[in-house]
Amino acid sequence: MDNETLFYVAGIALAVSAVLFTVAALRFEKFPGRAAPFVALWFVVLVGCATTFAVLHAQDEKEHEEATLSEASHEAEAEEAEVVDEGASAEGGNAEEPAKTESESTAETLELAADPAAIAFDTTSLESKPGKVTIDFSNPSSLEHDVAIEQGGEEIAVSETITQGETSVSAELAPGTYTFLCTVPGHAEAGMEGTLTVR
Ligand SMILES: [Cu+2]
Repeated sequence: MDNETLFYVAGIALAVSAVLFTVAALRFEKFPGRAAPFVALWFVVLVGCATTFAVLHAQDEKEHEEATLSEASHEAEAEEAEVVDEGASAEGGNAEEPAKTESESTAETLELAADPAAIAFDTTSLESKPGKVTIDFSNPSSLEHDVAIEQGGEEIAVSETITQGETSVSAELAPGTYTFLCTVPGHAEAGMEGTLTVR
């Protein structure tokens, strides 16, 4: 029997006793008389039992309630965790965008110019990060020039051939050593070439 049942048993016994003793007291003038202490003791015991079981039952209820509450809070935590997960995945979604901008930011633009008077570039060495590499080329001279990117003698990309103007050439480059040069016959041999280092 649990405390709740015991509480009801004690309560009912108390109520029944009260009715019985009241009826007895009304019907028999001498009741309770000498039995009074025992009657009083009986009621004290019943009230004591009822109170005790009521308190115990209340404690059980409280524990049950706490269990329910902690269950509810677990559920709330789980929900929160889900929300955090969603937040994280949302952040993950956002994280892809900076990654995109990062790959865009690895697109590097280099400046290269032809010498206005000689068959030469203004540098023989260029450096870039891997990714999309663009060489903005300006040719102030009236001599035709272009700029090509090669590796191991293989042309990767080449610009237009221009005089007194600007053009550009782009290529997706992995880390490595490349050559940039002017493809106009004789110009590279005359010194219009250099090393493009991608790292
Ligand atoms: Cu040239």
